[in-house]
Amino acid sequence: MVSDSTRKASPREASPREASIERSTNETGISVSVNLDGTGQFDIQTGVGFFDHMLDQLSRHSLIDMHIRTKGDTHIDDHHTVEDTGIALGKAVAEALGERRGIVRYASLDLAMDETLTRAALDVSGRPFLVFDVPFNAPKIGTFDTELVQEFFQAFAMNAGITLHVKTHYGSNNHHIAETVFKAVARALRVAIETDPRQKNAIPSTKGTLKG
Ligand SMILES: [Mn+2]
Repeated sequence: MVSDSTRKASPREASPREASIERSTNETGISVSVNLDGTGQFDIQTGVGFFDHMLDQLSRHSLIDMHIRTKGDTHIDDHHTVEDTGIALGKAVAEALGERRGIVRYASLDLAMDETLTRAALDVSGRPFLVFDVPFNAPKIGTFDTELVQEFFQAFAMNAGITLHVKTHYGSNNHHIAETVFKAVARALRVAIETDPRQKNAIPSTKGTLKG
């Protein structure tokens, strides 16, 4: 039987894995809040409809609660809005992860959606890296530039301190391709940032640190 005092001393209860980031430049103003131990509740408005739809998927399938507000210079294009939201979301996730104690750390999976299959493999290592092999076959999804999907994950991986590999094996519909990328990353992230009950308070590295 676990006593009350033992439960209260657990690191999870002592420091919830949450963070809020405010980021402001001449191009964008952003506020992001995350709770890594959430239930996938999202409230996301970036001014870019397709991007909101993708970020909703990222939250829902990672179970990371996300509140995001971005006001960007979308009169130019969506580039700064997407990239800077990736930076702010990555920083929030990194801050919420703290020392990365007790996390599973590694995860990968193949995610299917109709005719499309995409793999995401990641290491929540503190070392940022992105390998992105996703062949879109059109420059746009509606008004959204498909190349911005990579821009988002580049910014996110660099600032979250995550090594991220994404590969679309096959697929023809560009909305499906983008959606499998976000959902595959979300599902892998969900596993990798989960607390491993066999190493609750340990940093999962023989180096003893997961800070970049
Ligand atoms: Mn969709």
